[in-house]
Amino acid sequence: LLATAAVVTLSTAAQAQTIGFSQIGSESGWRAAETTLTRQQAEERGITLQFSDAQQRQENQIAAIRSFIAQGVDAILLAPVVATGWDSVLEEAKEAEIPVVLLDRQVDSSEDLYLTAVGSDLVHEGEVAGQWLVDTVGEDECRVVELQGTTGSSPAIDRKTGFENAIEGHDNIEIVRSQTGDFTRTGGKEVMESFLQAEGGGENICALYAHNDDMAIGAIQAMKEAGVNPGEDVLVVSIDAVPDIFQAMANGDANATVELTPNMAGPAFDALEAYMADGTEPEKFIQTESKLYTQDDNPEAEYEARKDLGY
Ligand code: GYE
Repeated sequence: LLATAAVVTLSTAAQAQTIGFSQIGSESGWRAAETTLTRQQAEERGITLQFSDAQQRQENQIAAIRSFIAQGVDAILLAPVVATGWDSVLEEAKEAEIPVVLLDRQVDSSEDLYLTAVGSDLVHEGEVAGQWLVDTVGEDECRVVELQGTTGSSPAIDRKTGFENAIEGHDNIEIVRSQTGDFTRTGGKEVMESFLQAEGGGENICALYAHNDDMAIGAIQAMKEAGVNPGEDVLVVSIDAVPDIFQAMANGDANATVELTPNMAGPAFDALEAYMADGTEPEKFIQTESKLYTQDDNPEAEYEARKDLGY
């Protein structure tokens, strides 16, 4: 009897899985890399991936999840565009006994509505960026402009909080303007143009904090077009560590970034495989690292190491 049970378990575990992935869109280089790596990971593991691009809209994500449930997929990966509004659809997945793993962003729903979440400590990332600025400017007065991520998304909320935590008590550092650039290059460029106009040029701005590298890269472009020298006149710190920001750091246009791995799918599939094999419950949060890189960390080499990863 025991032997039979073992055989049954093994054959279930070895069965090819179909997993639905509701991706946010392709707003940033980081996100494109996450998509590429998810497809690669699925292929390596013999998983059939049903991919759905929501084009930044939560309603599209909800529709995709409902369609995954109707198809009877084995599991669902969800990168949630915003933090709120997921309860009903997550309950539907739970009722259908389809485990959901969250990727890179968090939801405000109760923890028992998903199996686990893979991601970074988003508040900590903001703190690392803010601490870099605190250490860099010392006692100098520093007026900061902030480019926020997508409104209502957990990284925009948490990265703002983290940065504010780090500069708290340093009265020489002040966020003077803060607006969303929606995590895109064009958004970053447009909003930076309006910041420069409102501030009467770059002289009154000491630093730019962008919630992702793509917005920083757009803002660097805006500064150059306005005759401002990014990386010197205006310090630039952002988050993600995409190849292009290393190139900008190598050129002296950007100063620091906090790394976010685009390989969220690897740990997600590991957790799902263990769960589907024998019911192993993963931790509720599988945390990835947040490492700071500056111009002193050989940005040319970091660019070379990443440029072929599909960013
Ligand atoms: O930093 C940004 C992307 O959700 C944490 O989303 C992720 C963020 C990432 O668009 O580039």
